[in-house]
Amino acid sequence: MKKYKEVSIDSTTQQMYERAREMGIETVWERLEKQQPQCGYGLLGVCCRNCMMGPCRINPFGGEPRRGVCGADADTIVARNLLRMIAAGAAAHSDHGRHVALTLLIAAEMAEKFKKEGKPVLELDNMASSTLPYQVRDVEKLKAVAERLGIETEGKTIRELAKEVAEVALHDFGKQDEEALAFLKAYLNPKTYEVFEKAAEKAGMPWFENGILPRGIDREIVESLHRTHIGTDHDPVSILLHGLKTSLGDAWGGSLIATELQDILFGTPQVIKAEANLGVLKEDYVNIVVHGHEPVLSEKIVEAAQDPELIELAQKLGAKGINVVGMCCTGLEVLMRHGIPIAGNFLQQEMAIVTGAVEAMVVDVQCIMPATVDVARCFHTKIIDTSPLATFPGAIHIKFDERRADEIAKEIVKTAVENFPNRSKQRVEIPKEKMAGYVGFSVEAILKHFGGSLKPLEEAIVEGKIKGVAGLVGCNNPKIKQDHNHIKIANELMKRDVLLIGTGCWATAAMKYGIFLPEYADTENVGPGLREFAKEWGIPPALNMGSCVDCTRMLVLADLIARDLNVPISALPVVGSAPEAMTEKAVSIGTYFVASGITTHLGIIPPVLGGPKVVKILTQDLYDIVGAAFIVEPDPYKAAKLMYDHIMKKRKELGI
Ligand code: CUV
Ligand code: SF4
Repeated sequence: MKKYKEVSIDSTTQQMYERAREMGIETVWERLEKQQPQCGYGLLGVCCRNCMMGPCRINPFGGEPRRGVCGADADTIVARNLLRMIAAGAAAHSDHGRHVALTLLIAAEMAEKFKKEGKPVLELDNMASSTLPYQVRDVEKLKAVAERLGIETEGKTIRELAKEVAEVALHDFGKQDEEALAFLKAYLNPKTYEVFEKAAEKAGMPWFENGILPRGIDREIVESLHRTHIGTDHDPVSILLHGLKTSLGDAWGGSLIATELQDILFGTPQVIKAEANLGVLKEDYVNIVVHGHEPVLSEKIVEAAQDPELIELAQKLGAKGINVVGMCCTGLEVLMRHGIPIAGNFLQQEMAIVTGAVEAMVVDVQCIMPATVDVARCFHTKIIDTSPLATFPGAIHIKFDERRADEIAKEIVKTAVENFPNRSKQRVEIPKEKMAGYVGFSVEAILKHFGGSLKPLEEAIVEGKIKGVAGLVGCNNPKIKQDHNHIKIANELMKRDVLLIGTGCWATAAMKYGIFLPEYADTENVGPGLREFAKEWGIPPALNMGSCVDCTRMLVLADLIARDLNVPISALPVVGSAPEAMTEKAVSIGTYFVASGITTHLGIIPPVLGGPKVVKILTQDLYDIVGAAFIVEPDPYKAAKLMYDHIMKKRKELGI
C-alpha cells in the first residue's frame, strides 16, 4: 500500500486517503496497485481486438509475431487504436454539445407552444419566462453567435434566434455534404483554415477532399470506426490524418457548440471570486456534490437548492441549509458562472465521500468512477445517476428530462435533504483546507478586462514582458502523484514569464494552490515580466477558462491573436500541455490542439511507443503538415524547458 504522501501533494487528499485506509475502504490507488504489472502490449499500443481472428499482439522487441492474423503490422495497429481513442473522446465532448443544442431547441419550441396556448407573449418571445425550464440568459451572446454564423438577426425575436442557432448547430452534427462545419467556418481565421485545407496534400494524400476540414461531427466519428474495422485503412498516415480531422470536429464543432450554447443558456462567465478543495464541504449543512460534465443538470440543481421549501425542510431535519459544491468539469461550469465552490478534481471524487459528510453525489456523464457507489456504501451517501446514458449499478436512478427539469431537480435535492438524518455525526471528518481564487475568464471577460481588445496582451508579448502563452489542460492520473506535475509545470513556466491559461482538472489543481490569486504574482514562482503584467492589469498569473469543453475558449483566444497578427495559429508563441492526462477526451484535446497549430506536451506516455512510424509522425512529421506536433516528456522540469524552448523558437520566427 502507498504512503499517504505518495498519492498526492494535496493535504486534503492525503488526509482522506489515510482515513480510507484506516476504515479499510479501497480507493483508486489500491486498485491501480492490484493492476500491476500492467500489460506491456497494452502500454505500447500493439494489441488489437478489432476482429475475432484476434486478439493479436506484435512482439515489441522485433521478433515474431511481426503481424496480426490479417497482416496488420505494429504501426497499423497502434495508429488504429489511437484513432479509436480520439473518436471516443470526440464523441464524449460532441454528444455533450449535441445535448446542449437540443436543450436550446427544446426551450425555444416550448416557448412557441406556450405562446400558442395563450401564455404571456413578450416573456416567451424573449425566452425569459419562468414557465420555461431553460431560458436565454445571455442575449448579447446569442446575437453575437448568430451574427458569426451569418444568421440575419434584424427583426427576429430571441426565441426565433435561439431556435435558428440550435438548428445550425444540430445540422453540423449530421450534415452529409463535403463542406466544412458551419461553426468552424464561422470561428476560424482564414490562415489556419488554409492549413487544414492543405494538410492532407502536404502529407502525400491528396484524395482527402478538403484536407482535414471536418464535414460532419458525427460523420468523422463514424468514419473513424469504419476506417479501423478489419481490412479497411492500414496506412498510419491516413489513419492519423483522419484522427486530426475527427479531433477538429470536436474542437471547432462539438466542444465549441457546447461552450457557446451553454453561455447562451446559462450566461457567459465573468470574473468572480470563489473557493476550492474539500474544505468547502460544510459540517452542519446538507452537502450535495454535483459531479460529471453537463451544466444542463448542475445549473438546475444549484437553482433547486435555493428553493425556500427545500431549505426549510433541511432546517426542520437539523441542518443549517443546503450546500451545493462541484466536482470535475460540471463543478467548473457552475464555478465559472456562479462562483459555486469546487470540492476537487478527478482523484478527489472518492475522497469527498470519505469525509462522511456528503448526503448525495449527483452525477451525469464522464469521469465518474463506478467505485463511488462502493465507497458510498460505507457511509450514508447516496449516488444519484441522472443521465439516461450513464447508469451506475447500486446507485439511485433519477433520470433527467429537460422538459421537466425543475421538478426533477427538486426531487433530487429533496432526496439529498431527506438523507441528512442518516448521517452519522461521529463519522464525519472534513479536511479544513480550501483556497480562494478568481475564476470566470471567458474570452469575453478577458476582452472586457483589457478594455475591449487583446492589444495589451499582444504588446506585452511583443515587448517580451510575457514570453508567450501556455494552455494547460486535463485530468489527474493515479500513475502520477495528484497535482504534482500540474503545479510543477505551471510554476516552471510562470518563472520563465509565460502567461498561463487553463481548464479542467488542471484549473482546479491550480486554484487549490492559490495560483488564481493576484498575490501569487508576488511569489518566487512567477518571473519579473509576468509579475509586472499581472500587477498592471490586476489579474492572477494564470487564468481559469473553465471546463474541458471550454478548451475551445483557448482556441478562440488564440484565433483572435492570430487574426490580429495575420498569421496562422501555428506561428504564435503558444504551447499546450496535459501534464496528467487520463481520458480519451484528453487525447482528442491534445490532437486538436496540435491540428490547430499548437504544439502540445503530454506528461503521460500515450499507448503509441510500439509503432515507431506513428511516433515519428506525431512528434516530427506533423510540424510540416500542420505546423505543430506532440512533445512527450514525463519529467515536469524537462517538459517545461521543452515547452519554453518551443515558445522562444516561435518568437524568433516571428522576429520578436
Ligand atoms: Ni472534463 S476529462 S478527469 S473531469 S479534466 Fe478532469 Fe475534466 Fe480530465 Fe475528466
Ligand atoms: Fe488481429 Fe487483424 Fe483482427 Fe486486429 S484486425 S485482431 S490484427 S486479425
